[in-house]
Amino acid sequence: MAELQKLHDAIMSGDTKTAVAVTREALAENVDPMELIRQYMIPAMDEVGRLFQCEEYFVPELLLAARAMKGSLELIRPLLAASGRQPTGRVVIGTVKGDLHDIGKNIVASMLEGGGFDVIDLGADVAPERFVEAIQRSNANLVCLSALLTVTMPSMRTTIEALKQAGVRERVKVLVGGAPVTRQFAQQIGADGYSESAPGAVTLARQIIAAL
Ligand code: B12
Repeated sequence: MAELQKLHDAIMSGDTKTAVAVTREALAENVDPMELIRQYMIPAMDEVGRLFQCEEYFVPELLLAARAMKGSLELIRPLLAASGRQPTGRVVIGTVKGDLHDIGKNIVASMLEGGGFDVIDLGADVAPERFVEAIQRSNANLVCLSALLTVTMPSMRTTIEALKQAGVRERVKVLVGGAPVTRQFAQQIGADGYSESAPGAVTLARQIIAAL
C-alpha cells in the first residue's frame, strides 16, 4: 500500500524523487488521482505557502516544492485528461502577464481536458496580445485566466480590455481564478465567471457552454 502522507511530506521538503515514486505507486493501486491532488498535494503547497509567509521557507524551498508537485502532476495529468472525452468547447488558458505560477492553472487545464474541452494552454506570464492571437487563430469560445499574485490581478483586467480592443470579447466567455481572485473582483473587471477550484471551473465552463 502506498503511504500517501509521504506524498504530502515529499512535496513539502521538495523531494521530487519520493513524490513521483509515491504517486506512481498510488496510481498503480488505483487511488483516485483527484484524491491525491485534493488531500495531499494542494494541502502540501498551502503549508509551503504558510511557511513562506512566516519566513521559515524562502524562494528556493518554494521552487523545490513546486518541482516536486509538478513531477507528480505529470503522472496524474494524462489520467485526468482521459476521463471523459467528447468535444464540449474550446478553451484558451494561461496565467496572466507577470505571473509565473502555473500549478493551479495546469490542474484546471487538465480537468477541462478531462471534461471534454479542447484546451490550448499558453503557459504562464502570458501577455494580453497572446491571448488575443490565440482566440483569433483557434475560434475558442472560452478563455481562462489565472493569477496567484495580488500585483498581477490587474493583468486580468488589462487582458479583458485587450480582448475588447481587438474586437474578440463578444466571441468568448472569460473565466478567472487563482488564490487571490474573488467573485467580486471577477465582476468588477467584467469577467463572465469565477471559481475557486478546478472542478468548479469545469462545472462553470460546462454551464456557460450549454447556455451559448
Ligand atoms: C509554488 C509557489 C511559487 C513557485 C511557483 C512555481 C510554479 N511553477 O507555479 C515560485 C517559487 C516560482 C513562486 C514565486 C513567487 N511567489 Co509564489 N507561491 C507558491 C505557493 C507556495 C503555491 C502556489 C500553488 O501552486 N498552489 C497550489 C495550486 C493548486 O493552487 P492555485 O494556484 O490557487 O489553483 C487552484 C485555484 O486557485 C483554482 N484556479 C487557479 N487558476 C484558475 C483559473 C481559473 C480560470 C479558475 C476558474 C480557477 C483557477 O484552481 C486551482 C486548483 O484547485 C503560493 C502559496 C499558496 N499556498 O498559494 C505562493 C504565493 C502565491 N507566492 C507568493 C509570492 C510573493 C511569490 C514571489 C513574489 C516570491 C518572491 N519574492 O520572488 C514570486 C513571484 C514570481 C512571479 N513573478 O510569479 C505569495 C503571493 C502573495 C500575494 N498575495 O500576492 C504566495 C501566496 C506565498 C505567500 N503566502 O506569501 N511561488
